[in-house]
Amino acid sequence: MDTHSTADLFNDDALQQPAGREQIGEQSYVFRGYALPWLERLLPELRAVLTQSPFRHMVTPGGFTMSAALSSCGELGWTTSRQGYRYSPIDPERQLPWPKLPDGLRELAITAAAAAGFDGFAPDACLINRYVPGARMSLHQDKNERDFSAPVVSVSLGLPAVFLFGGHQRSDKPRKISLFHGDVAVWGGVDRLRFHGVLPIKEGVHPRMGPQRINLTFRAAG
Ligand SMILES: O=C(O)CCC(=O)C(=O)O
Repeated sequence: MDTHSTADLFNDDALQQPAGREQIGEQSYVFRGYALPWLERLLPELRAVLTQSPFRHMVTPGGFTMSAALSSCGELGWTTSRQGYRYSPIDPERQLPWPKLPDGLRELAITAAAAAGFDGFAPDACLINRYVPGARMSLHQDKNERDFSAPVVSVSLGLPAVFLFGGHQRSDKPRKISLFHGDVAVWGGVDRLRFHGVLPIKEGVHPRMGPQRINLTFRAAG
């Protein structure tokens, strides 16, 4: 991850979307620039997590290597392999527990969930996806968690993305929502199982994060 000074941070981010809340579903919102004030705390925490558990490309049960590289922190990490998708307390690459969920990341997720109407969110899993230009995430539902009453909180950093927010059937036409550095999306309640995904990331270099997009998704999985 590229590091810039604090002054750069505020200059870069002055180019951002205006702050505000956009409703994207009955119980789903995008909070523009919500994570920006947290970045000085969040980025060092993220860097420490990734030093312990670096990004890796996992394979789907169908044998495809995911274009997004991933890591995790928290009590549980989402994994995929030829054997299936599952949450595991152990990082399969290191055969050690995933790094702890840092306090700043946890607080950001809890605060954003509450702002979307989901008080009492207790995330135990933070999946960290890294997309380089061309990487994508195909439409899917988040269904490996035990309790669907908790929302998904998703923090976007770096290059912009087009987020696909679909319906409850894979065939439902998804809405396209641009997500920028610092935006936080929250979906839950009646929207919790909506299909979602990310179109291939366009070429570019983000002034703070370099030629990549990093997405953090917080879930109550266990
Ligand atoms: O990268 C994103 O914005 C979405 C990530 C995602 O769909 C997921 O982790 O389930």
